[in-house]
Amino acid sequence: MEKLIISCCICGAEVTKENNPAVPYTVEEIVREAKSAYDAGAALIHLHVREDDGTPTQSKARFQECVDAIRKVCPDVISQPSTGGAVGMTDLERLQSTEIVPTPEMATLDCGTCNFGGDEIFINTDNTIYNFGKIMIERGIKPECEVFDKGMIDIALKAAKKGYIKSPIHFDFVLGVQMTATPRDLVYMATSIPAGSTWTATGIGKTCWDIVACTIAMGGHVRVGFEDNVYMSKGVLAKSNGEMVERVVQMAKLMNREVATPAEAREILGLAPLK
Ligand code: KMH
Ligand code: ZN
Repeated sequence: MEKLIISCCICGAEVTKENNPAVPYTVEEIVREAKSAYDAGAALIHLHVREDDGTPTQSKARFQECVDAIRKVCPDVISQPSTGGAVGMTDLERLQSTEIVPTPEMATLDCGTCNFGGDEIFINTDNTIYNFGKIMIERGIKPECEVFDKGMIDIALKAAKKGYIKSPIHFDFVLGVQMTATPRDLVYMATSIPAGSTWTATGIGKTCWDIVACTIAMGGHVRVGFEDNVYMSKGVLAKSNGEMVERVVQMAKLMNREVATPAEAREILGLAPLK
């Protein structure tokens, strides 16, 4: 089986220190969490950034500062800025994370609109998706297509057919927001993408660890981190993102799945080797 890429979503835009005091806001905290994940075995950091008070931002300057600082302590990690940002941000605001220098190797591309709880709607129209896809092709950024349900896989494939996303596509199945997060859901998603695609899966909240186990067994790649879940088990907060990555590494070992280094992850994802 292909080696396992572990992605870590260290910060997110919605989770707060009230949910878990270790959630990072400042540059120093973001670097601390990225390093803990990298040292534990994460090859890829999915990155959101915050103001010091925790307010989510897509500021180019803040992304630049964080990515530069992460690179100093995790020299070969794949940094994957979010273009999803937080609910309610404009497309222009969201795209700032792709403008840093050097251009990021990857960025997320959210492939549909979905309910985010209460009155919150995370809006991604077809035109937004096509525009983000076109910009990523122009800038040489590999998108990770965030799909929150099966319909979003179809939207991504429609965008690919129109030339806005290059194949093979890398998907991230985000389960437990809009659709449920059962093994059956995961199998449905994984069998709904074209041959040759790669995929990562994440289960939000208490579904996290079941989805990790199923994904390792199915040959997919795994995402964990505070953006998606702050608990190791019921009522037990994770002390760091690294603690969660460490558990994924242990689970992979027990299940005879080797963990990919950043260089191996680049090869699996079709990214250029690091110069
Ligand atoms: N914070 C969500 C509204 C992404 O990073 O691309 C969007 C999100 C997806 O987290
Ligand atoms: Zn995100």
